[in-house]
Amino acid sequence: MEEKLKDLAQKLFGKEILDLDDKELYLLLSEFSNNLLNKIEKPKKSDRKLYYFSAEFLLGKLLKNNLSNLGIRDEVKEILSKNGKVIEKAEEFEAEPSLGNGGLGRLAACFMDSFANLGLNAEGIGICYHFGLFRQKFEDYKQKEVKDPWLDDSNALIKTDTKYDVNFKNQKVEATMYDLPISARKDSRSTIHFFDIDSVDESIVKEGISFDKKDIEKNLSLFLYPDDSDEDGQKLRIYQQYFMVSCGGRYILDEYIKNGGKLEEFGDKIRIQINDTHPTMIIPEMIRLLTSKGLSFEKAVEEITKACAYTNHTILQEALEKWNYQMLEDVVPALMPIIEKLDEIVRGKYDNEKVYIIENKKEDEKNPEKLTRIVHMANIAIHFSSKVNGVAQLHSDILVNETLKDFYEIYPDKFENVTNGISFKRFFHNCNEDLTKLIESLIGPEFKDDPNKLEELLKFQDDPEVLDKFLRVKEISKENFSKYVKEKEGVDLDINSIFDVQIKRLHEYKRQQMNALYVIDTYLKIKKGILPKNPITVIFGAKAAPSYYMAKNIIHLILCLQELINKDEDVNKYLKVVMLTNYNVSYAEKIIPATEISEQISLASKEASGTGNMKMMLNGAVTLGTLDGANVEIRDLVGDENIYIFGKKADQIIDLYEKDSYKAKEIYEKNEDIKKAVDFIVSKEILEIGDKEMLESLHNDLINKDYFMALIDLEEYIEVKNKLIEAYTDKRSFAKMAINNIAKAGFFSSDRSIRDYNRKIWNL
Ligand code: 73E
Repeated sequence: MEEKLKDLAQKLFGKEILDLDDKELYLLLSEFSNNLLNKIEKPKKSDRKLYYFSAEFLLGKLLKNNLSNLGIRDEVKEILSKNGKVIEKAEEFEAEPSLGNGGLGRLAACFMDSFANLGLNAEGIGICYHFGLFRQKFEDYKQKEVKDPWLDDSNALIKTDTKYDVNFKNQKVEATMYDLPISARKDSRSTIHFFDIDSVDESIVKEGISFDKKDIEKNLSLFLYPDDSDEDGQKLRIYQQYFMVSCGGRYILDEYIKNGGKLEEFGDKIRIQINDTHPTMIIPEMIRLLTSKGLSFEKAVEEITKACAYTNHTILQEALEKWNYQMLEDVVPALMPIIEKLDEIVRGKYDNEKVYIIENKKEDEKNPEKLTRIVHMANIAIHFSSKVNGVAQLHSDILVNETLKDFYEIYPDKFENVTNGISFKRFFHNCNEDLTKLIESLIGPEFKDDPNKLEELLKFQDDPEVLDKFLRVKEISKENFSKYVKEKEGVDLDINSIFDVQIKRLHEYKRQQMNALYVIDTYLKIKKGILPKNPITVIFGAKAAPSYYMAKNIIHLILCLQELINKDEDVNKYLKVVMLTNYNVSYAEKIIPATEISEQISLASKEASGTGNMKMMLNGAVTLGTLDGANVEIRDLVGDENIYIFGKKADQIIDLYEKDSYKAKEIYEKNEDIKKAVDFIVSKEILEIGDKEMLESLHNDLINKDYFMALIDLEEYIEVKNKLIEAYTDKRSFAKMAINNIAKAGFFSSDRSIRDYNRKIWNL
């Protein structure tokens, strides 16, 4: 291998390995691994093929995983070190493709890993955004967004000859397909097909992440999830979505026809997974394409319904896409007659306006004549798919009993649950080598192929020697992470404190604000001389959507607390707060091995599944959480003695919403400690650091609105969290809990999720 690497270095740069800089080293290794990857044959053609459509693929860095999954990283590492080079430097150089917001996009990426690992005949379809989710900076304790390019220094994508014209109402764009190979093992890979417009122009991005939203020919593929708080932003989303399905749809059909597929068997041979509502336009678009090839409308509808399945990821109303009819017509007029006909079919069959596709909405009561037509994308996806699934058991139950009840009554057999999973390669084997080596020394290597074998760890749960080894591995991870945080954030972490971690997108329903109130409560108690049983470091990582003001206010509060608390010599021995800058997949891979408390504290019913909860459990953290999403399944697996649960249950919360009876103010006024914590947000100490308007707005919201009920569980949260911190003082018993968590995490492998999809939905 050494010769091959040397030759490639000569060929690419005319240099010896020794003389390469980090960028060249990165390019060398990624070229080397890509060549190997591309030699791997694609999965054998089977009778049926799946296309996984997703607006997001939150990939994370590729090089390290590719080298590891190909089984050559150790050897490459040694060759480099013989030549005076450090492999991590090259890996660190890679710009991360952050083509997703959070869990939904990361799930799609994990599923690609599993397609490759299981050798399934399945590919991803997406958009080649030039800038992923913004890069986050902090200035004046506030979030600032800047663009996050990743393509410049990457050679991961392979340009193909596949090209399409995509027609919109007022313009046409040319598209090219780029392929990204996804590695899993030496002999198997999968592919994501990313479509880009040829006329894209990165130079139109002005300061921050602002650009002319109307210049579709230049901007269509620039950004993931451009700000859609105004109409131009919403239209751009529609352009993007149609672009993806138009290219993807033709790619499917071309490939199908080329391979001799018969149009009338389309629904039997093709599977299309619609990842959330974003790719729903594939349904009318595919009907359009099939009818243009000669299939009757009725037959096209039948075939596409057989082929498609839809995954719902959230019950939050704001995320269930509804497009203004006029806006859709302004962008994709060719789809409108089809959408109309689909609506007619539905109206002809069912006498329930909640399941109609097109809603005629009264603008205002005074002017009842004036109707706005709204197109419900989820309703299209449900009627014209063969299966609909939720992403954890509780979420799937809520869909059937509440959110999508009217549909369930029509189609009881359509609904399935497929509990989410995570790529064990990325979030365990490749990011926590020390732990996986320890486990291998205890139970052998089989768990790498069969994660359920992790259960064998249970026989060591009372073995003090093993528990101490585990504790030592955790300590090393904490040290490594602390070094990194010192470098990146300039904050000194105390290894002896418990690392309490909440990493996820910032949203009120995830309740980072409740965690911040815990921090305030603890701070105030320390000031009064009531010390926590063990020092604690509360670590946050979160990006707020650029136009989500309340989320930005919460980040602001946390940054102000960080400033106040970490500088306070009376307090910082017992409590520290860190908000990580630009939390992303790479950061996740560093912090997850170091995590001890996994914060999963969403308002029950609101977090469909969560996947960070799975990643942290797998790496030996103990969950502190509500009975929400997949936490419920984690609890069922590990048992009450290995998890810390608190808070109201989903049915209680749903009931409160239905009756509209939650009053934050009553809790605030009744509970002295809560009142003090909430009021501290606008205290002299904090206002000296932060922005009055932002802090007052947050304070006011918590008392008078608190739509996601941060106060409802606060008292119990503080109590249970403090119990967990006390439990931590008995290190071995904490290690025992951690080992129980690792042992039971096998269920959460994304390979299991994909097998479930295959059994329940695709039958590939
Ligand atoms: O609970 C998570 C879930 O684990 C859920 O909030 C997330 O999907 C994860 C994977 O299933 C999710 N993201 C979105 N909706 N649900 C979403 C919606 C609109 C735009 C971007 C993301």
